[in-house]
Amino acid sequence: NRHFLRPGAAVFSTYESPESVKKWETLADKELSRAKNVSVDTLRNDRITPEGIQIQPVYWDLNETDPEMPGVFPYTRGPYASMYTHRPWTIRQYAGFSSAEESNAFYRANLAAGVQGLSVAFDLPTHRGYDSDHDRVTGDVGMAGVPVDTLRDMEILFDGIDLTDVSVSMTMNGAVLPVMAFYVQAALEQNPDKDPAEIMASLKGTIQNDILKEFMVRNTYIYPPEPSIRRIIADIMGFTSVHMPKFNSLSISGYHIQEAGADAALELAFTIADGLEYIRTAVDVAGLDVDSVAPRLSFFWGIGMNFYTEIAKLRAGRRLWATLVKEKFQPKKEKSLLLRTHCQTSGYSLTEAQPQNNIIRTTIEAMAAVLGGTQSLHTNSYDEALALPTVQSARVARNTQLILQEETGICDVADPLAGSYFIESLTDEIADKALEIIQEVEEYGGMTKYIDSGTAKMRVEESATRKQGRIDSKQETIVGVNKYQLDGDAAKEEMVEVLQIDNAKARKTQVARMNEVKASRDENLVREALDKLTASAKLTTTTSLGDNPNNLMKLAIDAAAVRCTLGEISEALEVAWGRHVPTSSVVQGAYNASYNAKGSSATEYETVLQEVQAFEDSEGRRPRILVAKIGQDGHDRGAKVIASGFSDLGFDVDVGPLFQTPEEVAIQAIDSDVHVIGISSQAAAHKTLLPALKKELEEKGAGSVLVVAGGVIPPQDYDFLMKETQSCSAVFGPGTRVTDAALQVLGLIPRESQD
Ligand code: DCA
Repeated sequence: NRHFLRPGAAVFSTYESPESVKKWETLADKELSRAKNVSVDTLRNDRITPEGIQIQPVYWDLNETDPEMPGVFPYTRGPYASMYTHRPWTIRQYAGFSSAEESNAFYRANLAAGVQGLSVAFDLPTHRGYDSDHDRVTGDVGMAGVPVDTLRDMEILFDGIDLTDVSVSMTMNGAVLPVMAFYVQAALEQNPDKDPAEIMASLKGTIQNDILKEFMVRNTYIYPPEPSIRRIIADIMGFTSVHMPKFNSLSISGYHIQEAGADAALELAFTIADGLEYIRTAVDVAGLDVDSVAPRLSFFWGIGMNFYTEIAKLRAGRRLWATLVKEKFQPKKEKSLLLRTHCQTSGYSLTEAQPQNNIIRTTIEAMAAVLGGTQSLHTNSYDEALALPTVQSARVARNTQLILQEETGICDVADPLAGSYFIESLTDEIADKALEIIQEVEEYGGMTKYIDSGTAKMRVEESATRKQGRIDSKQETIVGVNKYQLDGDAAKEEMVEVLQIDNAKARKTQVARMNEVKASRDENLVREALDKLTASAKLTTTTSLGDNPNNLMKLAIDAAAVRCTLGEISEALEVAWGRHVPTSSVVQGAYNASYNAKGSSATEYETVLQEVQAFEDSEGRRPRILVAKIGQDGHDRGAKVIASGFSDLGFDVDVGPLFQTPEEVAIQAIDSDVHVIGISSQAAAHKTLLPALKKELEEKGAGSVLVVAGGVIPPQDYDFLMKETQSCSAVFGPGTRVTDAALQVLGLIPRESQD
C-alpha cells in the first residue's frame, strides 16, 4: 500500500505536500538554482530512461504525513536536498609520493583527468614532527607519503595549483600546526599582491586534526592528550573560524577505528562521541560559539565489505549527529547539525592474494559509500595490500569513481534506498546500538576520559581479534585467502608490479633541500618565532579566540614565514609539553572464543596448542615472542592481533613499545630472552629496518634469535629479506592465518634440547 511520487499518477492530483516535502522542494530549488537552468521541475521532467520511465530526483511514501526528506532534519537521507542529482560527490584520491615534485606531478595529472579535490598523504616523520635528518626516522622518509620539512616543500607540492581555487584535504594530526602553517603561508606567497586576509578567507579544504582517534588507534600523535586537544585543536578551531571560514577544521575519523578492527556500531559510536568532545572543547575550553565551529566539522568513515551495514551506518550517523548536537548544544544555525562526510574504501579488506580481486571489493565498497550519501570519496588501489599504489593502479581506482558517477545513473536519485524495509530497519538498529555506546561514553565523562581509561582501545582490539578468529576458522569467507586459494604457477601469474621507493635517495634529497633553506634564512628571526611558540605553549590561559596574539596557529604561520622547519616548530612545543609515551596491553581470550565459536572446526587450533605444549615439554619453557614495531609506523592492529592470538595459543608474548629503533628492539629481545622477534611492518620501511635489526642482534651476540616479519611487504621483497640480507626467516603477508603463522614459527625456533 505504498505510493511514490509519480507525476501523472492518479493519487498525485489530490496530493497535498506535507511540510517536510515542501521544505525539501524549497531547499532543492535553492541548491539547483546555483547551476544554470536547473530546477526541481527540470529534473522531474527531463530525465527519461530508454524505457520511457521518468526518473524523479527523490522518492517518498505518499501515505506518510511527515516523510523524511534529504536535506531536512534529521538528515538521515543526506545533508543536501538535491544530493548528487546536481553535484555528485567529490572524487578525492589520497596520495603522496616520496618527494614533493612527484606528488605535485601526480596531483596535476589527476586534476586534469577528472579528480575534483586533492588529498595529501604525508610521510611518517612529518606526522611525528621529525625533520628528515632526525636519527629516529632513517627508514621512514618518503615511504608512506610525501616528506615536508619546510615551507619550500609545501610550495613545490602545490606548484601550478591555485590554492585559492582547489579544495585541499591534508591528513595530519600530530604535526598539524606546522603543516597548516606551511599550507597557509604557501597560499599567501602564491599571491604576493593580494590582501592576505582575503587569501586566507578563500582557502577551502579540510585538515584531519582528529587527535582523539590517534590515541585510540592510529598512533601518529606527538604530545600528550591534554595540550593536543585543549591547546592545538582549540586554537586551530578558533583561528580558522575567524580567518578561514571555508576551511573544515576537523575531519572526525571513524576510518582508522574500523581499520583497527572495530565493527560498524563501534566505529560510529566512538567517532560521534569524539565529535561531541570536540564541540565541548570548543565551547567550554576555548569559549567559542557552537555555531562558529560546528558547521566546519566534517567526518570520515571507513567502508568495508558489509554492503548493507555500511549504507545504514552512513544514514544512521547523520541522524545521530543531528539529534545529539541539537539536544546537547542547541545551535541556532541549521548547518551546525549537518554531518558531511568523506569515505574511504577499506584497506583492511584488501588481500595480497589475487590482488585483482581488490578492484571488485573496492567497487562494491564505493557503491555502499555513495548509496549511503557520502560527500567525498577515496577508492583504494588494488595493490595497496602489497605496497604503495603505482600510477596504473591509482588510475583504476580513480576510474572506479568516474564510472560510478558517469555510467551508472547512480547519481540520479537522492537516497535511492530509502523506504526499503531492510535498509530502514538496519539504519534504526545500527543507530540504536551506537547510541547505547555513545551514552556509555558520555556517562563516563566524554571520550577523552574514556580513551584515557584504556577501555576504548581495548574494545577495538577485542573486536579486531574476534574478527581474525572468525576469518581463521573460516566463519567469514575471504575469496582467495581462506577459500578458493590459488597455488603454484597460478599464484605466480597473479603477482603484480609494485612501486619501489629508494628510501636512502629520498632522505638525501630531502636533507639537502632543508639545509639549503636553513642556509638562506635569518637565524635571529627563527629563534624569536620559536621562542614565542614555546612561551605560548606554556600559558595556562586559552589563546583560542581567532585574534589572540598568542594563538598557536597564528604563531606557527609566523614561524613558517621565517622558514622554521617542521621539526623545529614541533620541538618548540615539545619543550613545554613533552612527548606522549603510549602504554601497551594484550587482549586475552577473544581469539580463542571467536575461533572456537559454535560450529567451527577447532582441530587446527588444538594442533597448535599441542605443539606448543610439546615445545614446553622439551625446552623447559614456553615459546616466547617479542612482537615489535620499528620506526615511525604506528599501525598496530596486525601486531596486536598477532600478540593476542599467539598468547591464546600458549606463547609467552611481550609487546614492544611503538616507534622503536632497531637497536632498542634488539636490546629488549635480549633482555627478555625471547626465542623470536615478530616485526610488523605496514609502512614500507622493512628493507632498511629489518637488515638494521639483524645487524644489531649480531653485534650484540644474539644472532640466533629468530626474526620473522609480517604486514604490508611485497612478495618481490621476500628474497631480499630472507636470502640476500638474511634479515628474517619468514614473511607472513596479509591474510595469513594466525594458527598457520604460529605453527611455522614453532618449527623455525632453534631447539636448545637438540644442540
Ligand atoms: N547542492 C548544492 N551545493 C552542494 C551540493 C548540492 N547537492 N553538494 C555540495 N554542495 C556544495 C557544498 O555546500 C559546499 O559548499 P560550501 O563549502 O560553500 O558549503 C561545496 O559544494 C562542496 O561540497 P562538500 O559537500 O563540502 O564537498 P567537499 O568540498 O568535497 O568536502 C568534506 C567534503 C567531507 C566536507 C570535507 O571535509 C572533505 O573533503 N574531506 C576529505 C577528507 C580526506 O580527504 N581525508 C583523507 C583521508
